[in-house]
Amino acid sequence: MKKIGKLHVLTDTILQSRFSHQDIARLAIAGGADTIQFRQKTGSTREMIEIARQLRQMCVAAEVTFIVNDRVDVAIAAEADGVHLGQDDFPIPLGRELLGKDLIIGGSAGTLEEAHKCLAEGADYIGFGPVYHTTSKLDAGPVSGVDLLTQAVESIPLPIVAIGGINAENAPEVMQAGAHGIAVISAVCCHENPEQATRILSQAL
Ligand code: TZP
Ligand code: MG
Repeated sequence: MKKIGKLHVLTDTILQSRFSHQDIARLAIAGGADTIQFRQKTGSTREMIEIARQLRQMCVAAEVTFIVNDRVDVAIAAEADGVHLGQDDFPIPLGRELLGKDLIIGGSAGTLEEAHKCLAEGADYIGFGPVYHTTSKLDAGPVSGVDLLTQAVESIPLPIVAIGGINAENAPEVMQAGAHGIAVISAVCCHENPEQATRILSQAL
């Protein structure tokens, strides 16, 4: 069954170097994350597969959903639960052909048009944002704000996961707007205590 989580922690080793992908996943799972998204943009594909397989094992043991960012090939090789695809990434319909109907495909959207495109192409959930200002993704596009998030929630019959500048202070606001959940990088990866940061986010939901 497709389990679209409410607290997605995206692993990052570029914004910070204290913690590995494995460290972040372990600490985030301990803190209550129900989805881990392995996000690595560069480097060796073999190493990515190796890391992804380790993260997948940790997620299976904890019954946490495991998603791979961008890379359909790595998701398949690691037997992930799904993949998250941006507007310029591997096309969602082709991803669906390769992954089948039972795997999760998330699509990124920053506008209502992009969100409708993800829906039409067969995404299972939408990562919508950046809802707030973020410095974690240089090409994140303009801030949507909570009003546009609300419109996306009201017009798209898919779980909407808010992303971009989400923290424990603003998480309640995005959930009140009807978001299914939140996805974070810096609020966990760049926190001095990622486990505690995840726990506080999870309580804020
Ligand atoms: N997609 C839209 S905004 C963003 C991504 C990957 C960055 C989210 O990072 P942070 O640190 O939670 O703002
Ligand atoms: Mg991408």
